[in-house]
Amino acid sequence: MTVALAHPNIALVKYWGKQDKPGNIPATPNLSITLSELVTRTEVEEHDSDELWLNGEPSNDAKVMRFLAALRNRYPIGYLKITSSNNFPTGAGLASSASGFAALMTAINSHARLGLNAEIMSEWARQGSASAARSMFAGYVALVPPLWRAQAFAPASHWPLQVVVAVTSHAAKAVSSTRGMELSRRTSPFYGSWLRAGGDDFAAASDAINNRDFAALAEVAELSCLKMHSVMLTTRPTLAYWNQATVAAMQTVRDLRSQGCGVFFTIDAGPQVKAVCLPEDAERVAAALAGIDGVQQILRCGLGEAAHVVDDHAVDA
Ligand code: 2P0
Repeated sequence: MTVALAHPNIALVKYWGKQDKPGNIPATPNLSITLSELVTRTEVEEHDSDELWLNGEPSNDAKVMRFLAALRNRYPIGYLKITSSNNFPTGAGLASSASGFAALMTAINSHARLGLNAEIMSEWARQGSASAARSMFAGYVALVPPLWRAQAFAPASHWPLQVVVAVTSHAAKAVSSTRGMELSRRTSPFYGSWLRAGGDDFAAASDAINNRDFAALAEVAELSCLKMHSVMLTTRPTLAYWNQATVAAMQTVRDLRSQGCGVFFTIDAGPQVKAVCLPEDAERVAAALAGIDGVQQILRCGLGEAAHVVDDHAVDA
């Protein structure tokens, strides 16, 4: 039996749209931070058929099955029992598919002794879910051309920002990201301009991180988030992931920033608000977000480590 852990990540420069070629390749470069505290734990063991358990329930998740089929096309991997659980809401805009595929790839690599390095694992994880490519690495992570394998951009120690997540709903999302971004590509009038600006946003965020320039990072990260949500909202049928508490939390973050607090928001394909903060301001941000009507839970994270194996009995099997 082999156990791997991986953390979700949140994009500061977002991925929303794929290239028109095989391999699940993002249309634009994207950049994320890997989170600590939130974690997927995935166990794999030999079995007489494939069996998947997600958060204690049997599952036949089509993406996982396709991922296993693709890996087996390339490597000799027997049937597996896969048991995966998250210590945070699943499928609700907290990047559970990112940590899920990163943990699964890491566990299988060790269990089946594939000997793949993190870059190659990232390429496989991307085919499961593109954001999963980024969860293979710690700290600040870039998913960029030409290979579209994620790369460590900067370690957490370079700039140990913190994240306060305001959970405003525990419900799973109605439209998956894969389906949503395909609808956006086909129908949003803003999709073309979203793609054209991706490279500039990536460059601006890279500079801001290199220079530890919080104001510059806040500006480009909120812009990337709001442009992505503009594309979502103008998709037909509309992809409206926000609720009232989401909007209230965004306003609170803006108010705090105007009072000198080091904080900006980002929001993914779900109603949770992730407030990225300077460490000295995280307590104040958490208290302010906790006081908003409709905020159900506050999660606090730092920047997390790379996906890794924690318990490998494969050698004894
Ligand atoms: C991101 N998201 O960059 C963006 C922001 C959601 C909003 O990556 O189709 O689950 O499996 O590659 O990775 C979610 O997309 O989509 C995502 P697929 P994935 O974090």
